[in-house]
Amino acid sequence: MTSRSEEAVLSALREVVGEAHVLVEPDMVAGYVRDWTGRWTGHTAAVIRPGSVEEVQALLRICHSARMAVVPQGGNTGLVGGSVPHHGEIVLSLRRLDQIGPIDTGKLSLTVGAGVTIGSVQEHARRAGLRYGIDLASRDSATIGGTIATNAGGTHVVSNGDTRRQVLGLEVVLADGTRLSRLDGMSKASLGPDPLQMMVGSEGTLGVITAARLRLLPVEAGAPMVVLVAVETLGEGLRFLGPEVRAIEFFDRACLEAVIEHRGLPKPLSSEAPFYVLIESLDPPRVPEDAVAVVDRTLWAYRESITETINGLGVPVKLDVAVPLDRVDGFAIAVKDLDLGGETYLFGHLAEGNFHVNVVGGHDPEAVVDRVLELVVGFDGVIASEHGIGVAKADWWRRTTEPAILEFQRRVKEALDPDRTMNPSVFWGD
Ligand code: FAD
Ligand code: 2HG
Ligand code: ZN
Repeated sequence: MTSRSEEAVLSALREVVGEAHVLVEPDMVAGYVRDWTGRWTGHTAAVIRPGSVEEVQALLRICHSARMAVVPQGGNTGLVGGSVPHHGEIVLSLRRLDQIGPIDTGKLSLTVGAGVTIGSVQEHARRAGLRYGIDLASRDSATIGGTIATNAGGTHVVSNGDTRRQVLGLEVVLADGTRLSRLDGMSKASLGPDPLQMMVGSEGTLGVITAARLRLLPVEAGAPMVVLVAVETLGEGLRFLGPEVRAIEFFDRACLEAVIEHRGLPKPLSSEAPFYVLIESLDPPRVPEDAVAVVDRTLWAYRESITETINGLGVPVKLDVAVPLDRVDGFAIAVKDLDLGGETYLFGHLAEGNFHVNVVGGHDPEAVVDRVLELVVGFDGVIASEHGIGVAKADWWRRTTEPAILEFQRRVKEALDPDRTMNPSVFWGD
């Protein structure tokens, strides 16, 4: 696009949202074009901040007719490079869609704008004696729109399921400005194939999520117990899993040492072990009496500060993967044996066989990605467990997805976004 026609598009976009919500100055857009880890920095003609679904519709119509690509963005905490403009796309920041509707106690649900943070939804639900099923350390920045677009998991998937399980309905705007909406909040409906469910996990490539109807859960009686146990193997940790467990997380010794050194946290246990398992449970978990364990609600700080601590050590290459539960120990040994060049940190969501493999100071990112994902495929695992595909795994996604499924995905993309103006770098690598 020539700079003249680009200027004409920008002035049409300004007409929709007002001058104040079109950011173009480099220092104003800097935080929107760089991802949370610092691994990807793109560029953009403008960051546009719509304040209503009608504005989103009008903006997309303009971009669509000008064939100008857009990247929807929420809290920009995504870890696969999907939220930043890699090829000069317009950034559509949805954070101003921050309306929170009343809690519907009859349907145990509420409707919120896509820009509302997870932390705000949790707080809102708590005040009504309810809770939201998703929790993650990025809760104060990650948005409802972003977590739906990535089908985020987090720390309580074992008891509450992933984001898909919390979504009762959505409002979405397609590339050409068409609005689809189903926000009635009925938890049981059999109305044919649900086009809105397809938006869950679509990472901004099929449309813009503008609002969501979310399931809320009752609060259980009594405060849960939080226990940290030192273990020799992850298999040992899996034995603590039971119906009373609300969360079961692990991290390796490298993570614990980094957190102690860089966060100034005290040593939580007297002895050292290869792995530590953190359990949140309503009843005392099935931990043997002779285990090295400690019980304290503040233990979550060790697990939740790992990502920030690692970011402070250098720009990490992150692989979010999962392997079958009977292979977690084999995978942990094999990944540590890989020649990745730098320091490897392992942590994750144990009940799902999820590993966050973080490598700092290693070989070039592509080599690290290739080596780890080859291993995951060899372990019959999944290359993307909860952060999505983004640009980080686009090649691997195309290479490892079954051809008939890939072809179906291509047809869906072509039907909904034939001009490929919706987040074109994600999945398809355009
Ligand atoms: P963004 O980063 O802004 O965007 C992510 C993707 O969604 C992009 O492809 C973007 O185009 C798309 N998108 C965003 N908003 C919309 C919208 N309204 N409509 C359509 N597409 C949209 N993830 C987990 O799954 N589990 C964890 O436990 C977890 N912990 C984390 C801890 C930390 C400290 C950090 C930094 C990240 C963590 N994440 C975790 C990753 C991240 O928080 C999630 O991927 C989250 O879902 C991203 O939300 P966001 O609003 O920041 O989205
Ligand atoms: C977590 O579980 C997040 O803490 C982030 O998914 C993982 O930093 C990571 O690699
Ligand atoms: Zn995670």
